[in-house]
Amino acid sequence: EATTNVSEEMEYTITGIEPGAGQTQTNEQAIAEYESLAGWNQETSSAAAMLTALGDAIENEEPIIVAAWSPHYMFAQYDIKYLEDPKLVFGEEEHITTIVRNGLKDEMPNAYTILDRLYWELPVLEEALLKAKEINFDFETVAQQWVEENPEKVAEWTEGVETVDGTSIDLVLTPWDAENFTTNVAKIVLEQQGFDASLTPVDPAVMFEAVASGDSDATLSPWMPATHGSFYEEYEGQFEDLGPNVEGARIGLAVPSYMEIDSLEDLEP
Ligand code: PBE
Repeated sequence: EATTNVSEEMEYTITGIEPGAGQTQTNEQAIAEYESLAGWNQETSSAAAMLTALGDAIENEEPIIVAAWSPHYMFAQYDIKYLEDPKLVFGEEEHITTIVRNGLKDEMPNAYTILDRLYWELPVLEEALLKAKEINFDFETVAQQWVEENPEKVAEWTEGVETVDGTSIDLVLTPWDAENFTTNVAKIVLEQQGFDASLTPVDPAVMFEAVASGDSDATLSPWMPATHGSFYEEYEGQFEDLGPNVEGARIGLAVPSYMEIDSLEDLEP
């Protein structure tokens, strides 16, 4: 048993990420739903700032509780564990889905077919995210290398698809690593098929709004069912869901493994 109150040492504060992240809302929900988190705060900033704080805490063996998600290299770099979430505020397994604007199927059937086929196995994606970290998060380069090293995948995705002559296509994406990698791969594959593809980084709320309104053609960034479920429901019917591009994802609150707590219920109000 811990003799000092670790919750107090952490100043009853969860180290969060961007204010607009879906997870920022689920973290608030956890604070509202767990008695053990009554009176806690979430400090938002950015994923990069959260990772710096996590690294600093681990270096000093201090307690910290952070917004965590996988796939992400944080689980390869640091010895951390998700806290059990018996109320399932963070859900269980998440998938990352591809949504396209209504009408895309008829207007751009070639792009539609490719977008429908894009899919990454979790270990493949995790390896790419570690590579991206090694080269300072240059996702264009990592995506380019991945496309060059995986011609059979690209051939599978583009099989039977006719090339086009410079048709513009816009993809919106949220600012996190997995989404940056998959969307950059999508851009390269579409460009190889003759599209003029642009990427627009936005917050999750804007991502759904942009595809629903038709301002953007598609996105590979929605996390479902827990993380972006409320946005999804708000715009449901105004976009087409082509299904997962990644499965086996997860979100939650995590702590360094040296901390002697295992569940959100082990924290103290
Ligand atoms: N995240 C975790 C996104 C999706 C899941 C930070 C990568 C978000 O919270 O919106």
